[in-house]
Amino acid sequence: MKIKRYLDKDMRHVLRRVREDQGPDAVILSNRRVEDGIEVIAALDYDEALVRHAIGVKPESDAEISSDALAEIAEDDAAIEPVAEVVSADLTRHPVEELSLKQMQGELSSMRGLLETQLSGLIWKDATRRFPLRAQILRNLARLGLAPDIANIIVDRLEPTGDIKNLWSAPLTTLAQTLPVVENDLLTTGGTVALIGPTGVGKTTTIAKIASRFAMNNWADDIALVSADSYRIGAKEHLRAFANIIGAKVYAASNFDELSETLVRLKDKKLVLIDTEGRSQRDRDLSSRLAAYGRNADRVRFYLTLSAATQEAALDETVREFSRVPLEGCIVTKIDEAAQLGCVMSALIRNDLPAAWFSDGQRIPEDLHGAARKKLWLVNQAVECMEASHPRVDERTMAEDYTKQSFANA
Ligand SMILES: Nc1nc2c(ncn2[C@@H]2O[C@H](COP(=O)(O)OP(=O)(O)O)[C@@H](O)[C@H]2O)c(=O)[nH]1
Ligand SMILES: [Mg+2]
Repeated sequence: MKIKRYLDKDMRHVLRRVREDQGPDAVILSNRRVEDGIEVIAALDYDEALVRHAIGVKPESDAEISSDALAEIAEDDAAIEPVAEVVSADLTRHPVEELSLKQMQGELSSMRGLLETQLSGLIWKDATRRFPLRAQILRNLARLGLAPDIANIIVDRLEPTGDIKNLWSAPLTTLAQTLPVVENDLLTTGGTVALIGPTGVGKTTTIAKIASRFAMNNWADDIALVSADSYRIGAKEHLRAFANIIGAKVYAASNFDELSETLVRLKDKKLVLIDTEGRSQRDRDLSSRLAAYGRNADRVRFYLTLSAATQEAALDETVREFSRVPLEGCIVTKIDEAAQLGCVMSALIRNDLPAAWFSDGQRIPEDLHGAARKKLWLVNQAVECMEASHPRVDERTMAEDYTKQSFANA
């Protein structure tokens, strides 16, 4: 018997690695939560006869437990317990050097884990047979890059299966309706706005776009740009270069006191755009203080800038980081660069963070669009991205990631 230890962030990832390394015959001997995630001890050449005996399945061949047998176990969840008990008991009768008593006890839960993983495949297969439309829509949404929780929300909001004639238009319309957006009157009435968010997502570029749009119907002197970016060399120059084009002035502020003084000086400007540096800790602190400072008429409105080309986990992390700042909404940039738009849509829906603007290129000011009227456009862009990149979503991913919540109440 070959025993090996695996460590990964969650059960699904560990099991995937076990399978890749040892193949489908591997047996999990123990699992436990450790500081870095889940630790699994897996063994090859495990005594399968014992398992068969315990669950009353006759050995058909020397292959592993059949899908049917697993289905039987699935129907009788309690059967899992006796299996584990018998295996455990047997191992104590035949002491195996490599296993401690603790590890043996771990089997109870590890066998359940293994069976559950395999069962998810069976459940998905069964679901695709019983609810083929729902399953296909879920596959389509997964191909857009929508996360499992959000894809399931969309499917749940659709009319009951059977009525769905089109596997795309109904879910896409629902997705567009679900996408949170916020109207903004910045271009007509002005205000004081700060863009916050990670470095390189397009804050300075978006400020240049908003400023040059506003300059089309207002005097350049009505606009002030404030650089609160004291960290990056040339950040202010970058902003100044844009400002020169439209004839607006740039003011620099390297800390909260300077910034609040500058804002007082600029209180007669129609539009004040504050550019921040993208160092999250500093910007969060600065923004929180600024938010507390500006509760009155000339309060600062904060927009989080997110790049659509960022992975979903990183987007969620950024939203969490800035959650202390009272956000008016967000600006989604680099829509033209994203391989899948489902990620950013999932992050917006999950965090209930409304989009105010969409940016799909570097051109100033053409590539900036008010989000409120562009929901369907974004969804169409998501479909175009998908068609261009042909993402593959295999059935194992569907089974392991998208199944759990999906068919329980179908
Ligand atoms: N393709 C694309 N590039 C963008 C977009 N918005 C900004 N950029 C580019 O991204 C880079 C970083 O932008 P910048 O405004 O300096 O980001 P900041 O660090 O957040 O201020 C620049 O090269 C921009 O031209 C967009 O919507 N699409
Ligand atoms: Mg910048």
